Parts: sequence; C-alpha cells; structure tokens
Amino acid sequence: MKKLNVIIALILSSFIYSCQPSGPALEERGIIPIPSEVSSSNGTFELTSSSAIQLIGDQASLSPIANYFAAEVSQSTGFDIQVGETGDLVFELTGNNPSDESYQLEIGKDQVKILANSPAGIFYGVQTLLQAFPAEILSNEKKSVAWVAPTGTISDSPEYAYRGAMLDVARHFIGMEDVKHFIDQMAHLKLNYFHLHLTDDQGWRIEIKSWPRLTEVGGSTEVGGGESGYFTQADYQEIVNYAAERFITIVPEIDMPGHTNAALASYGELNPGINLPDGDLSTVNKPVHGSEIDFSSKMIIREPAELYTGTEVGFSTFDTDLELTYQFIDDVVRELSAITPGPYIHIGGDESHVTRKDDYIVFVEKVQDIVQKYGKTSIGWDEIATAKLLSGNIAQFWADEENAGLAVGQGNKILMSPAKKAYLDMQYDSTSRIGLHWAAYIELDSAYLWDPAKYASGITKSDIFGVEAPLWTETVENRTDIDYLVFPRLAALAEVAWSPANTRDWTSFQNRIRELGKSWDNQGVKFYRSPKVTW
Ligand code: TNX
Repeated sequence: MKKLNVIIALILSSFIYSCQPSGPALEERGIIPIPSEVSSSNGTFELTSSSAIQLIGDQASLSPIANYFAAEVSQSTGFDIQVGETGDLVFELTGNNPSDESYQLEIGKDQVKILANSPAGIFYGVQTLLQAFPAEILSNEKKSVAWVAPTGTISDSPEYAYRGAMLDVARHFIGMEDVKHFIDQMAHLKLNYFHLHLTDDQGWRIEIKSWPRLTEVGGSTEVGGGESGYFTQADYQEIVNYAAERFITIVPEIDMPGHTNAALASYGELNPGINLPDGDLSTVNKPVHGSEIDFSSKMIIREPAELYTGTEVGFSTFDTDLELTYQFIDDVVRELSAITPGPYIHIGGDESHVTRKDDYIVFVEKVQDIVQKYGKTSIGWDEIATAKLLSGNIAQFWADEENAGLAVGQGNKILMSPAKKAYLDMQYDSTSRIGLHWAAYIELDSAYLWDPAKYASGITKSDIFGVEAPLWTETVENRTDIDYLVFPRLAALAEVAWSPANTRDWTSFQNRIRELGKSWDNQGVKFYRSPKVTW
C-alpha cells in the first residue's frame, strides 16, 4: 500500500512538473511587427511589484519612456514601477543617433535590457517587451496573472523610415479621445507618422486664427449633416505632444485645390463663382452673406458655396488665378507650420477634377513654394507629380502608377498607400457593415500579402520613403467604426512597413495576430474577427 502511494505520488508529481507552465517561447509570443532576429532561451523573466527601471544615458530623454512603461503596465499589474539606481529593467542608450531606430532586447531570468542608439529605439524595445508579456498586460483593469516573459534576445530595426497611418477627421469629425486611442494603438505597432486629413469638402477641422470662419462655418457640419467639430490650435498641440511622447510625428494635411468646399463655404471671396457676361451686371442677384462682386473685372460674382454633407468628390476648386487664394494659403501654412514641429505639411492635391490641368500645375508649384518658405517639406497625393516637384518633396502613391513614375523620374521619393492594399476604409468583403469598395475588398491576408518594393512597375525599394495606411471616414462615425475597419489590418500594414519582405510569413502572422487579438480584447478594442484567423 505504501509502495503504491509512493508510485502514485511520483506519477502525480512528474505530471504536475511536466504541466508547469514554462510558457510559449519568445517566437510564439505574438510580436508584431516581426523582429529581424529572435532567439529564445529556456527560461522566464518575471515582472514583480519590486521591479524597477534603471536608466543609463541621457535621463531627460529616457525618463519619459520609463514613465510610459510604468503607466502602460500599472492598471493590469497594480505595480507602481519606479526608476531607481539599479533595477531589473535596464534601458540603456548606447549611442546618440536619433535617426537610428534599431534596438536590442535581452530578456534574461533576472534582468531585461533594452539597448539602442536613440530614445526611439528604446521605445520600440519597450513595445516589443510589452508584447513578450501575457496579453493581459495592457488591460485597463487589474488581472491576476503571472507576469512572465520568455527569455531570449531580439535584434530589430525597421525596413522603412516612414511608417504611417492616416485619419480623415474631415468627413466625420473624430474627437480628441478617439484620436488619442488611435495614436496609442499606432505606438504599439511601431508606427511613427500620423497623417491628419484636416480639411475636405465636408469640413474644415483646424482653427486658423486669421480666418476664423473656416471652423465657425466650415467646421459646423459633416457627412450626413450631423453636428461635428474641429480642433482648436491648443487641441492640435495637445495631439502633437501626445503623439511625440510615443515617437509619432504629426503630418497635417490641407487638401487643395480640390476638396475645398468647406473653405469655399466659409469665405465667398475665395470661391471661383460664376462667370458673367462681360459688363452686364443687371442680371446679377444681390449676393448673400458677405459675398462680393468683383467690379474690377465685372466678370465674376463670388459668394459662399453651400455647406456639403454628401460623399461625392472632385467638384470643388480654389481659384488658381486669384491672388487672395495664395494669401489665404500663406496664412494657413504659416499658422499650421508654427504649431507643427514635424518636417512635413501635406498639401493634398488629389481629385481636383474641376481645376484646369495647366492651372493645377501652376497652383501646386506655388503652394510648394509657400510650404518651403515656412521651412517645411511638402507631401502630396500622387497627382502632384504632374507638376515640377521641389527636391525632397514626396508623392503619396494611392492609385496612379504613371504619376508615381513621374515623381520617381524627377528624383522624388514615394510614400506607398496603394488603395487596393493599404486603404483601411475598404470593406473586408461584400458583407462588411461599413466601408467602401471602389478599389477592392481587402481581407486581412490581402492587406498582409504584398511587398511595397514590388507593387508598382517603376517603383523600386530605393524610391520608397515609406508606407502609410489611410482611413477615410465617409462611412465611419465613431470609435466602434474605427476599430472595426482599422484592426486587425493596421497590424498587417505595420508589419509590411517595419519588417523586411524575407522575414514576413502569412502563417506565422496568423498565429501571432491571435495574441494581439487577446491584447485588443483586454484593451477594449472592438476589432474585426477576420475569418482568416482562428482567434
Ligand atoms: C479617394 S484617396 C480619395 C478620398 C476618398 C477615398 C475613399 C484620395 C487621395 N482621395 O477623397 O475619401 O477615395 O476611399
């Protein structure tokens, strides 16, 4: 009997031992984008209430990253992680090269080290470390979980310097909290540029102090006619700072000369208006609200356009011959540049279907000069390449390979946003509850399976500045809609932008995204449960 007990005890203990959760290896931890090199060893590191962060290198740039890490894990773990003289989490700046985004992450049993030549690199190491812990680590509520990460070493650096996402806050206004939520999620995916589409036919969303009616009038409605809003300059600066704390640069867009109805509704004097028979003013109706008759030419009546709440494109244009147009743009670019620390101003330039081709070219060239005068570099949709681009300016490829070819021919770089792959507003399939499908249906595998360097003829790796995934909001009204269209596809596009083509693998991604799905569930992100993944 005694013998039997011993045998049972032995069997039981070996069974229990074999079931000890050694946990998944580092390769299986769901790290997205996939790092360049991962090697795992056989152990775990545990984050505890006595964990502390030691900073080696410039404290002023490292301590905000330490605070970020502590805040990200505080709710789920309940730990109040401090910076100390020593610590089991070491963030070490090994050089001083702000443009080097690479990092090394060493997870040992007793200590984690993140090494990089720039604060951005340390921040990306932090993101990878967060993904190495159980998915509950980003939960907004306390969880009883062993906070263990598998041991091993990761060396990583991005393929493209510009890894972006765009949010259209013009078609439907998206408020501060949802914008911050979007930025939080971008940061977890190591994206570093956030393009804000601030103006369009349906709305003007950024306060311009010298032209207040832009937001008073132009910011008063949106697609469908609902009440909407705009960002004051203080709001905008709050967004800039919030993004900067996450190593994300804001790229503000003023779309022109088309997509300008909201501006033309705010200021009638900018509106090209109606051509009148020469000299005959008797047939002119007295213009309404603040509009003017240009008596010097006796040709044109300018009055404010009607506010527009539909979803057509390509019907509006600035008057490219009018001096006031350029004074206006100068004021807008001056005010916007003053509150934009990043190097880029996006000048739009897409779908200007009612602007004459020659006028369009003159216009784009003049606007580029204004942007340059305020010390900024222009980005524009691919149509801008029909004009003579200033050196260093960037064309954002969305639809027309020929335009992209014109940019490359001029020695300018391309930002890759092919609508058939990178447009987050495209439906997943014909049953998707919101979204458009003029370019394609884009399921998760389609968003993942493409190579920017091979996508378009005439655009090779060295021509590409980066990759950006835009979310247009004709059909998007709130956070739930954003989450549904953006996730999980943004994770696929982030991996396309960060990880070299030869490290990407769809089967591996399908497994890793499952972990990210758990993390999104813990954060309350209502992502689309693509049937391409067993969640
Ligand atoms: C095309 S892409 C547009 C946008 C629309 C989008 C909808 C581009 C430069 N212009 O104005 O919102 O399609 O998918």
